[in-house]
Amino acid sequence: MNNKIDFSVYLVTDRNALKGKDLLASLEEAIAGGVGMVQLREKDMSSLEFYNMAIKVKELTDRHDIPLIINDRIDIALTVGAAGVHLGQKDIPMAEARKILGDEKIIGISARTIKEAKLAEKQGASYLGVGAMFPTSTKEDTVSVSLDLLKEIKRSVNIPVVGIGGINLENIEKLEGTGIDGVAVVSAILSANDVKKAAQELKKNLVK
Ligand code: TZP
Ligand code: MG
Repeated sequence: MNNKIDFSVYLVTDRNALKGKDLLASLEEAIAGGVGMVQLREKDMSSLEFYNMAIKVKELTDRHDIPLIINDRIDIALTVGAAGVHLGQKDIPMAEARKILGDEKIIGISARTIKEAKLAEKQGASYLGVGAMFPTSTKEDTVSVSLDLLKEIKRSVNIPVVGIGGINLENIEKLEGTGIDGVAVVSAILSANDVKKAAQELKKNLVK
């Protein structure tokens, strides 16, 4: 595994965004286009389906030597040997997750305030996901985060920060000046007709 994690274009999965395409084939293409990290996030799978998919995605991310992050499920992350987990504010507390996973695993946390960001860092988070930066139909009930707040959150912590939510090729340049380490994206890549090209273009247009 790479020692240095590349957060620049971080692909979060959602089969519903695929428009009939195959998830594994799309992940192959996305990685060929420059995605440096994958989070398996499938909210409507049974535990068994999610586990089986995690095994397959892990084989793929290992082949490309990039980290696999599992959304929510510490048990499945440990079982498949994933690089880490991504947790929300309503999931198992960060400090408990760190106790279970140990110091080596990546633990990402969603944060929308400076308070949440600082606490997550203090409790051992590896990176923060901040959003929703722009309107998105991928996740319901998102609360929007302003560009100024994203910038302030990035300044308030020393761990990597990625923006998430509605980020696409049309709006990615608005993130300029926020200092973020990357963008976490679902539909801008997975719903694209040319997944590889979509990843390449996002990477090319990524600004700090
Ligand atoms: N968390 C905040 S917004 C979001 C998640 C998982 C969905 C991002 O999906 P998209 O398609 O990139 O807007
Ligand atoms: Mg969660």
